Amino acid sequence: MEVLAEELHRVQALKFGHFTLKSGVQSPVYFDLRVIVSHPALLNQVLLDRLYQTAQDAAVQYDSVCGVPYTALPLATMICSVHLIPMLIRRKEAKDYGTKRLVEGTVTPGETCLIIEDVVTSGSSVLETAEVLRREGLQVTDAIVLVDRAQGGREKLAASGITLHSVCTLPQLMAVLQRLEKVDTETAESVRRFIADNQVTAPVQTPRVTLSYAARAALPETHPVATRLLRLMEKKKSNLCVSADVTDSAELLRVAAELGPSICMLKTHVDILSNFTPDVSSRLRAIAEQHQFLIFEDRKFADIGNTVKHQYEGGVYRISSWADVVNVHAVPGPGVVQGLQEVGEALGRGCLVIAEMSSQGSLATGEYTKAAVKMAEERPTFVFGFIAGGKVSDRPQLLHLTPGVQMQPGGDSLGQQYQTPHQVIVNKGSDIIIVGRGILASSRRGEAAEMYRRAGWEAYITRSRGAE
Ligand code: 5BU
Repeated sequence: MEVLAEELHRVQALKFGHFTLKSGVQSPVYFDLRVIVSHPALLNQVLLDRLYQTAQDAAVQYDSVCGVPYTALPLATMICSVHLIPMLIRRKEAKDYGTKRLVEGTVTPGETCLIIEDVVTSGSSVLETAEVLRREGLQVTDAIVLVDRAQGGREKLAASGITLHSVCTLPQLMAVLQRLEKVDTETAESVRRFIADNQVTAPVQTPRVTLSYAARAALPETHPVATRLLRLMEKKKSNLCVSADVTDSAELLRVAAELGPSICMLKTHVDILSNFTPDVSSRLRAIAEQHQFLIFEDRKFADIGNTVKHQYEGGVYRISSWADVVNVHAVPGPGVVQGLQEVGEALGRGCLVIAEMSSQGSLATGEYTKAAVKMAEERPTFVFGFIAGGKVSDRPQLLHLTPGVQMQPGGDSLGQQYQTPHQVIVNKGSDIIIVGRGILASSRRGEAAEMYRRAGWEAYITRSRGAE
């Protein structure tokens, strides 16, 4: 400890005087660890060994290391290089070209990443980095810091599930420097008073953790249909489902072919087609393969299990043979899902439970919605999400699809109610916007679809960056 205190003082990484901190607070002590890169011997012999040893002593288990940008980056780099540990780099801002990644390096969801920081005051910088890593599916349980200013950051981080291990604290450094007569009693006393008077009491902003679509695709319990959908959403940068509510089969196929490149999913109401033939469904499937989108038949099954099974598999439409996804009302109870599951699971299909509806005066609210969520969560091998106005379940494996979306809030004359893409994705935490007339009523459907795709995707990016 003596060597460390003396060295930090000698290279002026620790200064005494009158300083204005980032928060605007006046402090009698200031750490500037940016200077350490100019002192390789100190970096090597003192800091790196101590940081690494602190993690070893605490028996912290981790698969990779990430330094909080920027001062801790060289510390993380050297530790990883000396001890052959995979490193991750958190970008402060995503590039506006290329991959737009916020974390560089090989990210394996489920693995644990150890955070390295130089100085902790409130813990907010560590927390920001932790949230970015967590959104990628990584676990963050511990952070190693060179100096803990002992102003409450440790407690704040603990509240967010992160244990802070420090090489030393500011009071410890002060005690050593005073003993070595590097600081006088008056300075030591003013620092002691400053620490006591400047404990972090205001709650640190804890951003809502939302995993990326890609990270959710990789979670072990994500349904295969959801995984496929999430992957193609990332690939096409689209969380747009078009509701192809047209009554002519040829027009349906034209809509699918024209809008295919912009969408992740095409929603149909096959029973409004006036001229359906089995050939239509096979041609629709071919277009879906070509443009990489899923087909969702918005059939809203709502009968006993035995009946819905026949409705799904047979009749004129043979829905199970071509629709990747169907949906159910929760009103009959779990039998409705069970009946469909008997047909659809073996075919690799997935199902959505209608937890809420967009129409005015809908009865799907409150206790009904809760029961619908429970019904979905209990059948993860077939149900992969919800139709709802916003997020109704915290399980990252489950997707939320929201109908009733247009660029302007409002409604139609028959009770439909519209929210904007931003409201749905950012404010309500949903995953996919479902747009019908907002696109179909346009004379330039392709351009309108692109406009909704961009709006939906930008909302998703905004939500992902919400923590910063
Ligand atoms: P619109 O043209 O964007 O209003 O079409 C919305 C579509 O979503 C339409 O096919 C409806 O049948 C469907 N929908 C809905 O609007 N609201 C709901 O709660 C459910 C489905 Br469930």
